Amino acid sequence: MLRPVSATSTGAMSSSDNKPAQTLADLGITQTDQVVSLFAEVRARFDSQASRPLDLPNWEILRQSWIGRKSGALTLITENWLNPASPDLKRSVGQELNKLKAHLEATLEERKLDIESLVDQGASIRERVDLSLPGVIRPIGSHHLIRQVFQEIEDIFFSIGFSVVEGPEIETPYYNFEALNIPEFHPVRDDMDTFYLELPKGAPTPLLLRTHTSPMQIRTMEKQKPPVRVIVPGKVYRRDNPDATHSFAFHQIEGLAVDTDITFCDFTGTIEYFVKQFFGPSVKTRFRPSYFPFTEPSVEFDVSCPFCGGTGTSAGGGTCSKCKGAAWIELFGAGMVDPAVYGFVNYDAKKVSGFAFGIGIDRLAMLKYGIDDIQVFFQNDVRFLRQFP
Ligand code: FA5
Repeated sequence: MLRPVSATSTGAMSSSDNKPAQTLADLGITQTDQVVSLFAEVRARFDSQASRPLDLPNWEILRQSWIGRKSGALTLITENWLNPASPDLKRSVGQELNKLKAHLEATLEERKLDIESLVDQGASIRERVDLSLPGVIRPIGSHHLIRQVFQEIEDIFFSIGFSVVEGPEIETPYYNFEALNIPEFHPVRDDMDTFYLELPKGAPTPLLLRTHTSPMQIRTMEKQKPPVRVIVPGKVYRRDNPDATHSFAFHQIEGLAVDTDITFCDFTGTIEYFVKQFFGPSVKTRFRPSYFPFTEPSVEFDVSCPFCGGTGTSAGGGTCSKCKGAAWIELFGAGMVDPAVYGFVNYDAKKVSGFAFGIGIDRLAMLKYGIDDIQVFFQNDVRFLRQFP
């Protein structure tokens, strides 16, 4: 019967180091299965040593002791077990030795990676608690120029008793058009061609992205009895092709004042007050007749060009590039609320009167800050945004 062999108990390997001192013949190993179990013992011995907690210097000692070229266990196994093995055993010793070698190399490499990653983690933990390191600087953002202009305009209107209301960007045709006295097939709808939402069949009403902030005139008057004095900042949408002064999404501020005794003079006085506060006292203003279905009379409001001082000529003597020599720049549409509109909100047109205006904020900001392309507001280029901290 074969005796079971143990790399240490048989003395095949010393218990203090991994040196296989004797030959297989000395160990009484004469059969292949004894060779296999001897190598299994050696492998188990290595595994137990490699599974202990190791730092890099100890890993290096382990590596030298097993695969070190001069006196590692593999070299000594080759010299003491393989080379002198009988021809019957040589083949199996060679095979087992190769398997052992592959296992040792792979395990040692794996352990080294483990140790290195632990070292990296340890370093990052130390970094996290290193109070001497400078703090992380998180740059503070600022309001977009459009938001800043909204704020400026809101402050001016607050100061004369207006309050702010906001409304939905998705509207029904009723609020966006019909209640503003723009029935279906009215030609004005062509100017406001817009985006409709795709809705399931049978939806009670079409929905669209509002084309102006004017629907909030109706929603406000439905909720509130006169006196009304509100402004409505917000985003609006039209199917306009983008160019230097057009965008498919842009911003407006609607204004609405309704009471029992509001006159055209209140209207012009309010608008002029706003414009002088916004552009400065030297700017001149003028009204031109215009047309909106929901105001009567309707006007376009112009300011004298703030770039050429209302002369139409640039500093060099040429034509002012901003007003194209006209000396005036169109600012926004406005007018006295058309009595037909009161009919949609149960106001008595005989008792109330009021005015409304709709200011394009993007173009106003362009004018005030000398910006020549509306698209920069939407491109979010920080080099532009940083100019308006
Ligand atoms: C209106 O939108 C009316 N609701 C304004 C109004 C309100 C009139 C209350 C009377 C009473 P209009 O279509 O002209 O009007 O647009 C108003 C402003 O929006 C324009 O003066 C312009 O500054 C701006 N605007 C219009 N289309 C664009 C566009 N595609 N891109 C950027 N700004 C635009």
